[in-house]
Amino acid sequence: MDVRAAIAFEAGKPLVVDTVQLEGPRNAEVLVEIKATGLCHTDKYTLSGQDPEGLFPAILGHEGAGIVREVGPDVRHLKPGDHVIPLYTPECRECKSCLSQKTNLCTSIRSTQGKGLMPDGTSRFSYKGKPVLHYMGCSTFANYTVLPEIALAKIRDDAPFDKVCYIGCGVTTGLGAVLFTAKVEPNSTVVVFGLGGIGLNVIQGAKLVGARQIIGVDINPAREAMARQFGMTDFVNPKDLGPDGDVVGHLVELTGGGADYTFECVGNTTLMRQALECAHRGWGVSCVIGVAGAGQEISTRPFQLVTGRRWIGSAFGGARGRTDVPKIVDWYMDNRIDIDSLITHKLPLERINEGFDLMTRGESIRTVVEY
Ligand code: NAD
Ligand code: AHE
Ligand code: ZN
Repeated sequence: MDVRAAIAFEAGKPLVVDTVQLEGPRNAEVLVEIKATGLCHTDKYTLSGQDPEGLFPAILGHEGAGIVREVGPDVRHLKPGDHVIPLYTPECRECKSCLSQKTNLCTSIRSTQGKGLMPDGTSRFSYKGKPVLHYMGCSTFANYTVLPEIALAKIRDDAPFDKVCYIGCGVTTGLGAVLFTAKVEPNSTVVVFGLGGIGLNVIQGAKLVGARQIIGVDINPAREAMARQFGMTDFVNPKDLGPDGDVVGHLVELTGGGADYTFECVGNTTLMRQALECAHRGWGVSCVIGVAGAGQEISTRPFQLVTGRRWIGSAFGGARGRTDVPKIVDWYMDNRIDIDSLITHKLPLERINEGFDLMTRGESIRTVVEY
């Protein structure tokens, strides 16, 4: 069938909106009509060419919501008409990782997904007769896409697509890192580096669990107002500390000795080190969420770990998608979390490149494309 899509032909070049061909679902696969998709920084990262797994031509996008239109043979849990959120971290409930109950990182289809292919090793998308690759198993920058059944969370029918699409990545990543990965306790002190689409959801999660101090760190002063609305108690702009400013020392002082929990939500390895080092001696936990490009490495003095700080990481907020995503949709529908304020821009697919420009200029939190 013909579908409208934004195609990433080459790293560093704008997306091209055109008609591509999509084959129907094969065994255990589902055809989904995507109704809305958010633009996440990770899409920009892959398009930039820094992602070692970035392959082209591909259809990017991994923060969507839509409706099941057709199911292939052996689909057991979904039917046409079901409302769904695509999962770049699937949940097969059968692989070693799922059965371990120690991680959300289902491994059942990770190798083909990383190659831009469906589990049978082929692509469903093509353009002028040549294959176009899938992205993070989702490809939500197309108004129809095909996914494995295990990579879809079924959600309630009354949830608005243009809001809950954000649960497909940013909301779940930020809230989940606090609730599922770090397990922040009430009365904790928290430092959040980067107050964008992820960091603001970390703040929202920290407030939800009853953190007593939530410090936000960002070089964009325009982020302060929104972050305060979400529960930030103190704002630090490293630029205000001057070129030789001691960000770590400042944060240690502000928290009275170091934070109980810190989160890096930028993808900058210098900040990852700062986030670890401003965690409290003896028990502070620092969680890496930001994604850094090929060749980048983190470092610190081992002494930082010897003296009891713990360095951890979180993908998709540690959420088990088919189990946890429907619950997070319920939290939104019950007004326990705010998504609407974070969706600062909406665009039609034809103008998707403007969404990346808004992100680059730091003007948007989330841009949503509605089909
Ligand atoms: P974003 O562009 O919306 O936000 C990034 C924020 O970082 C901006 O507010 C920016 O001003 C700030 N920033 C940039 N440089 C800074 C610096 N030197 N000091 C302080 N602040 C600085 O991006 P996002 O969508 O929130 O994504 C953030 C990161 O999280 C990206 O690396 C993205 O790839 C990653 N991510 C990871 C996961 C995961 O599962 N681990 C999921 C989604 C996104
Ligand atoms: N290909 C990238 C991977 C980047 C990465 O870590 N991605 C996160 C999700 S970011 C969503 O916006 C993730 O889920 N990681 C676990 C996984 O299995 O990929 C790179 O840098 O290599
Ligand atoms: Zn994302």
